[in-house]
Amino acid sequence: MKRMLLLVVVLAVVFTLVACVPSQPAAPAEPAETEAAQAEQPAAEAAKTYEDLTIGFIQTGSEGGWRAANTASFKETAEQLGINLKFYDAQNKLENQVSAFHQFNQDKDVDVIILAALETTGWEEVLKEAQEAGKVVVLEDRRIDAPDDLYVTYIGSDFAEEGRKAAVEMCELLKDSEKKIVWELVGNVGSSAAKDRGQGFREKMGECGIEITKSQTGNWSITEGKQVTEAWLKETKDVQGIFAQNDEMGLGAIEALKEAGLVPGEDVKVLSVDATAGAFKAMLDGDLNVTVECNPLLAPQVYEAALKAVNGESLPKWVPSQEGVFRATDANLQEIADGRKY
Ligand code: GYE
Repeated sequence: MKRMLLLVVVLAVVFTLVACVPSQPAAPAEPAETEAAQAEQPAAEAAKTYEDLTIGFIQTGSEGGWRAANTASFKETAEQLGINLKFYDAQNKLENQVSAFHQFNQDKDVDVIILAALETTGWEEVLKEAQEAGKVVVLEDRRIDAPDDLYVTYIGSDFAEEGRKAAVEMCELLKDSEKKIVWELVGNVGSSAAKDRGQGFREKMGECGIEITKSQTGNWSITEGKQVTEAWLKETKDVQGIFAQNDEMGLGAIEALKEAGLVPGEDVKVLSVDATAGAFKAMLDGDLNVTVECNPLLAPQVYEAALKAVNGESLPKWVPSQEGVFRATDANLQEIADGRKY
């Protein structure tokens, strides 16, 4: 009994002691950020939205179906997204593009500058100026030769791959032809589209023995494509294929062949690039054999990239477009043509 009593007393003493000994002092609380201190903190800048953006867009000009679709893509998508778009049509003059770029650099409202470059060179000065002015620069459609730290990204086609595809298709079209003489209608001199398509075609044409005997710019237009082909046909009719770097020049060549008494698509195979509505009609009429697609509907991708860049996200330097090839021999060609947006 005594022992039990003693035990209870001891336990009571222990508990009292424990209760009285202060626990480990907690780490001193961070001084409560005074509201004032919090107020001093620059508010984490809210991410910008499309409605916050003013974009200066420098277009090449309005040289044909592809360009019209490209321009419409940017104007319509800007409207849908609530972007304030300052659209500039350079009427296919490089000097107009450069001066517009300068103006957008000086324009305090402009956050982003989008450029479809007429030529690959001559951009470093305005790009450096844009960098100093804190402008985000995005290239669409055409690449340029400039250090890629001077722009955030380029969204456009692999023109060299389009050229390679064109050569493979022309080889197929001429597989039963002993002679494989090809004439090339080139886009505007100095543009990445013209340079790269020509280079890509030449990379592959040797595989079937194609020989390019005539090559000249038709400046992407039906009229000039026709005039250049007419001049060549006055010299000789010894040609088996025409490689037109865009549909419009191909349609011009078709008119010239017909007026020279030749049957386009048969006597002379005709292949073009873009896959616009005009090309589908010419294929359905049997005048054009093949068109290699080049996608003009780039606005959604470009605006998305611009917004990401404005909000500090880093982007891949090139986002190539996904594209196909269409042939006059495609079974459901009419159906495809009916489903096209441009
Ligand atoms: O092929 C042509 C337009 O840059 C991809 O420019 C574009 C080219 C297109 O004039 O039709």
